[in-house]
Amino acid sequence: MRTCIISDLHYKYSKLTAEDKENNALILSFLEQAQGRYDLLILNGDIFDLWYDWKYTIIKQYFPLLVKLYELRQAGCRIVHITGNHDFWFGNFLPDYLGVQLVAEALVFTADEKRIYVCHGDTHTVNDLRYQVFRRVIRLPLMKKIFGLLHPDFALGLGNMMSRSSRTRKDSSALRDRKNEGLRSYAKKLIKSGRADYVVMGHSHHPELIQFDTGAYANSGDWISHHSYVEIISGQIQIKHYDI
Ligand SMILES: [Mn+2]
Repeated sequence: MRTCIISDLHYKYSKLTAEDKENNALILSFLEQAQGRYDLLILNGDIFDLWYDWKYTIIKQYFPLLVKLYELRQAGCRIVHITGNHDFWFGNFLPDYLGVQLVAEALVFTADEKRIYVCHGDTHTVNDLRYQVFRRVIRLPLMKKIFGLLHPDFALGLGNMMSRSSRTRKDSSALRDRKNEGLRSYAKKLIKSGRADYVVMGHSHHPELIQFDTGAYANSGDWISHHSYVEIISGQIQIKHYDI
């Protein structure tokens, strides 16, 4: 079994800088060369910088990315999307039009005798109460409904402003370490208790692979500065970096 796990692409749809354009192009190039390489592609959250499925409308700026996912799917690769903290308001577009399976919390599966646990990771950070409250509120069905009533041009402008401000807010390195520590200790708990051999998360934007006696924790990093991903091929796990 050949599995690829990527996360935190943060594919932009509005006011792209030169760097955003480069990142988007690299993502498309990666997905193109991924054809035929994998049996399973896991999109582990924060793939889209924001997602919303209106009843009749999708975000056209995502079209190149959606085409690449469609082509990969047509080539026979199973694709699963796990909810991130930027992309969680899904409707029927991904499953019905692209054949992408949606998973809300975590995907747990066995391949080549390895028990693999994959989730985005935003619920496993520590000392992040403000975000956990925000997460609860923003996911209320009423919030989704209200957002859907806004005109897409307005709603997406608002979404872009919020996403950019959350990104430019600099976490202190101490806070960042504490967040990473939360993900690591959650992974360690799953591995030590025998519930998983491999735990893969994203969210931290910090690619790493930590080996334990009976398994490993991998973080797939991001596609803003690292262009990193996780491969699990025939039961072997590794982190890779993509360059054209
Ligand atoms: Mn995230």
